[in-house]
Amino acid sequence: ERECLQEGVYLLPNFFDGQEVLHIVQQLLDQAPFRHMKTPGGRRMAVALTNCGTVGWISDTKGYRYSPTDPLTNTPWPPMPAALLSLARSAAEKCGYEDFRPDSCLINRYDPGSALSPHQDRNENDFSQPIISLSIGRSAMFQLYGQERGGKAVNIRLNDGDILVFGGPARLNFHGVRRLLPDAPAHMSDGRINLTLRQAL
Ligand code: MD3
Ligand code: FE
Repeated sequence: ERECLQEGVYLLPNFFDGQEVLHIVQQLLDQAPFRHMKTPGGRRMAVALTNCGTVGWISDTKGYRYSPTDPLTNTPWPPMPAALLSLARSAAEKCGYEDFRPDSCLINRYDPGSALSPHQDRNENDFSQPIISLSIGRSAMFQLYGQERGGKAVNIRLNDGDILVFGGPARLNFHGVRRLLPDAPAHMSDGRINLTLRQAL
């Protein structure tokens, strides 16, 4: 039901219906499709992304930041769907975060072979707010390190329908995602989508 992995880090296994949230995501993609952004170093990111909410996380050769508009269209990101907001709020509440108000949802798509190398999330204004992560489709190993780069990781398998809640002292920990595992849920057998809901502003 709720597994505490570290102080402030919780796994809620099979908390939501992956197919339902996949449908919600698909409705956003006409307005804001997945795309591969550039890293500040000029390389194409392996993970494709889009956003919804008041602001969205973007990357280009000028750096990482939150933007109120989609750089593809120069128009606002699609609004956060009410069903996503209430799912994230109920997950946060289950883990003791009583008034989570995410204004941003980063949607990452992992194709076979793509991974996310270890990094910290530090583009948000208030690190006391948790981050809620929803996994859809194929499984992947999530790796959680400490406050410093390197060292040994805790490996967490993230399956379709799982929610991870990150807060407290782990909020600035390094973390990454390994290549997809060879499972294949019927509604999404070819990749993995991760939604990360944050209070960025
Ligand atoms: C642990 N995404 O987009 S979300 C990211 O599966 C990112 O797409 C991963 O890391 C994914 O930045 C994992 C879970 C997550 C988000 C923020 C964290 C884990 C975190 C901040 C601190 C520690
Ligand atoms: Fe991250």
